[in-house]
Amino acid sequence: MKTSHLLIVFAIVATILPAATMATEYIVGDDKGWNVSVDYNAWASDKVFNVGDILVFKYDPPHNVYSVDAEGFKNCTPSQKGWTSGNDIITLATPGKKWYICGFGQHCATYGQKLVITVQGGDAAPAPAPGDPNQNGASGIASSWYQIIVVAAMAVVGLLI
Ligand SMILES: [Cu+2]
Repeated sequence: MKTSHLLIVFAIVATILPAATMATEYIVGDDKGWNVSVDYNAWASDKVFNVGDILVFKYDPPHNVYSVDAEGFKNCTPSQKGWTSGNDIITLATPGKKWYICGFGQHCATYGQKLVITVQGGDAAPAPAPGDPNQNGASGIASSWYQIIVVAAMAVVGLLI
């Protein structure tokens, strides 16, 4: 009885631990937050972003955050995908380049309120080729399978004992 209880605890820990140890939370701009006239290239330059990490954009109105493509980043053109909460939590779900801009006024174009980062692939998953249509969520699926297998293996072992 006690052994199987231990196994259940182990199964839970094994399920949660990989996700917990992988994720790093970054406050964009640190204490300056998401603002005008902050050098976000410098802010990002000493950081390594991995799949599963989290960006937190902290700001007051009228700032906002848009996830854009390379063209939108270059031209400071907002996309359809934006956030306005002032405490926007964005999980980096896929590897590759990610571009973010402030869509208010000339904050992006004139004051450089824009951030580009490169997200490294998850622990074992190789980075998919650019433009691979299947790259969305691939590592999330792999991670779910790992969790299912661990729990299933523990359940079987628990039944045998
Ligand atoms: Cu702004």
